[in-house]
Amino acid sequence: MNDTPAADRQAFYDAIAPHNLAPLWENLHHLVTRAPNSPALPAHWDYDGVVRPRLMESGGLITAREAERRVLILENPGLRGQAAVTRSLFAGLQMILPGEVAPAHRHTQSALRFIIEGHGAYTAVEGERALMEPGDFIITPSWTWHDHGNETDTAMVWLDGLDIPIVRLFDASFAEPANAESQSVARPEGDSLARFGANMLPVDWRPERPSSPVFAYPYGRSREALAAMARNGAPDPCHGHKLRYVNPATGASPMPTIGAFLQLLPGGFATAPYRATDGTVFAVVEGTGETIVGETTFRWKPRDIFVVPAWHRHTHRAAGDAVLFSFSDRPVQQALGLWREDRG
Ligand code: GTQ
Ligand code: FE2
Repeated sequence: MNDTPAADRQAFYDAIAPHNLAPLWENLHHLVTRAPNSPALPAHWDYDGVVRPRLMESGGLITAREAERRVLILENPGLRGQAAVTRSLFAGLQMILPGEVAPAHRHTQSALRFIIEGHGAYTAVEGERALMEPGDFIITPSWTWHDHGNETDTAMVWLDGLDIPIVRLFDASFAEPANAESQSVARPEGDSLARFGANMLPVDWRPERPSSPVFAYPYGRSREALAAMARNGAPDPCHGHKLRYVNPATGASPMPTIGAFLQLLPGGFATAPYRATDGTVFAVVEGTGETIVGETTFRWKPRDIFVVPAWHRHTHRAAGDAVLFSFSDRPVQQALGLWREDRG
């Protein structure tokens, strides 16, 4: 049978196709690869030079109300048209101008916000407003009501990270608009952080959902923790000084589908080569430096965004002290027993 003409095989494939049958043997090694082989590509978005001017331009084209959310998708060049920055995650930059409202809704997709610029516009989650400042990390867990509003006199921009491709994979998307454009304020600002963010929990509290009861993680606290770590110990060779955001009630990630991290790279420090199966989106908070991903070098500065696809070996080098925020699907992979890393 080894010398069956290729044409005979093709004739067989053509004959079985109408019966919804196909040969595995033509595809096996593309399906079950020896190692991850992501179609996603490394990519870098220059915020001040490219993205910010285009975002501002979009502000003249459409209102937040009409757009529902005025977001420029960070489209991975290897995944065009798929609204994906990695195969499992969506990223976008959202802008809300003075006086605008992005109306209340909820959906099964989980979202994180990482604040890029502006001061004091709000995101409301389940009736609690969080006033946003650069570097703050905010979550809107699956099926929680959320709306955004800007009562300040400057534009507010943040990075959105959502699990849209994961929810699409499972065909599990539900969404609905709220009756009112903005949620009425049910609890004062800072309430969830006071109750759940002081290394204590309300005495009889039981979790209602798998996500963190803290909605807003202010930058000042996280930055202070990194500064103390850097004063008091040596950096990890692959990560510098790196913390992960947690659900304080469980120690798990803030939301089940997205992990988030903040790391300090001391000035002059270069990380050892590292790769992991979670493709990761990075946002530069402080400092300048470069990241080498395979053959590609990204030179970054504050407010830039870049993505390192799954299993791409990379190193970071900071010129002066630098702080990077990042997010990935790591908790999903860990829950499924799939996550792997390779240090060095
Ligand atoms: O702010 O609620 O980037 O629902 C995509 C979907 C943002 C949001 C996005 C959303 C939102
Ligand atoms: Fe939303």
